[in-house]
Amino acid sequence: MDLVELGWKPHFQQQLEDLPQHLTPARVARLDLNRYHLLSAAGELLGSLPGRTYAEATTKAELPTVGDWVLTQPADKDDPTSVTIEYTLTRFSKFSRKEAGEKYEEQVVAANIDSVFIVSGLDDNFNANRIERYLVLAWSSGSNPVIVLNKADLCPDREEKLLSLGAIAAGVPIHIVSAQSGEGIEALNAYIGPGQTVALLGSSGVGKSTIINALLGFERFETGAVRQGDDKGRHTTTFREMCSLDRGGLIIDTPGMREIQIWADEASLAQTFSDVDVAAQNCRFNDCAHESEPGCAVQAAIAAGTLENSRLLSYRKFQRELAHFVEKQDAGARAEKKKVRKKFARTLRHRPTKRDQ
Ligand SMILES: Nc1nc2c(ncn2[C@@H]2O[C@H](COP(=O)(O)OP(=O)(O)OP(=O)(O)O)[C@@H](O)[C@H]2O)c(=O)[nH]1
Ligand SMILES: [Mg+2]
Ligand SMILES: [Zn+2]
Repeated sequence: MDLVELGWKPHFQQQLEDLPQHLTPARVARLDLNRYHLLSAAGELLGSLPGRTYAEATTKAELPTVGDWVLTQPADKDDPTSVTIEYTLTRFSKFSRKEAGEKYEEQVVAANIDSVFIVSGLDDNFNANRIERYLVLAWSSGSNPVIVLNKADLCPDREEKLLSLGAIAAGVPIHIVSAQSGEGIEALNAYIGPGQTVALLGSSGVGKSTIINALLGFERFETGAVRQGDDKGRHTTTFREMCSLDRGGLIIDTPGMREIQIWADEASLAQTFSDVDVAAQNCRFNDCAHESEPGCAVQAAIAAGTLENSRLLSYRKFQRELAHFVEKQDAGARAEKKKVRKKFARTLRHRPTKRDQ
């Protein structure tokens, strides 16, 4: 495979100018303990990170993750597939969330992705608010969000479900598919051209791995039945993995997320709620809270029926969450700086827990 087929872009080529020329670019397909499974022009490689990289990193998010481009050099003269990772190239996009649990740390779920498929089931697990949350993260990722509503074969009321998405999904392409029957799957190929990278995200059991298998044409990833009663999945996929398609393009499968806590900023929030934001530009006061201020264009739009009140309520909810998050993040960043070296020493010795996935 050549580098362009693996997603190499001018963005990465430019970075090479200032770096040692003898190094070989490769892309992270999977992390396995502290070993990195890499795809390169010469085929699959197995990379390791030198201890100094862990020691020098100030946050875990700086370490290479699935989708990252790294520069490597041979680690073992008898084994050409064994390499050391010398540099991680700057990403052009990254899908992050707050790490699961109490800590306010960024987890980069996938790097250098062109599109994010936000996958949701059209069965009883369908939840418009959850899709809205994923969209906040997707907009801050720097990649293009695409909503994929799967299990169309189980859904007698797809129009109703589409309507319930309402303004949430404005401007975002929506695809109704059935990975089981194959309906609508072909259209997804439009996002997976040669060198294009797509990451699939969504709750457990929505059919992410099944969709990828349908796109690949064979059972590359394990899939698992959902629970009776609530259609929740059983966390069948346990690690993130990128694979390439024969006809070009790369797909990243991810484990279903239990929590989707935001790791975002004001700008991506404003983008997610561009309907509210656009209306707000016509408010009389710059600092209008869109409550009972005179000349509030947001309230006027709600009264006129051109803006849903629920959108304003969601926006406020996310803004509060973001404010709380920024406060915690600042405190967390201070604490993390101190702990980071100790923690990476531990990371090297321990298996990642399920929570880390
Ligand atoms: N009826 C129907 N079932 C589907 C469809 N797509 C997937 N499934 C089933 O849904 C279940 C879960 O699918 P997976 O692909 O394992 O779901 P996942 O999103 O990868 O789940 P995790 O790996 O746990 O995050 C499996 O039993 C699939 O066969 C579909 O379009 N229609
Ligand atoms: Mg899966
Ligand atoms: Zn206002």
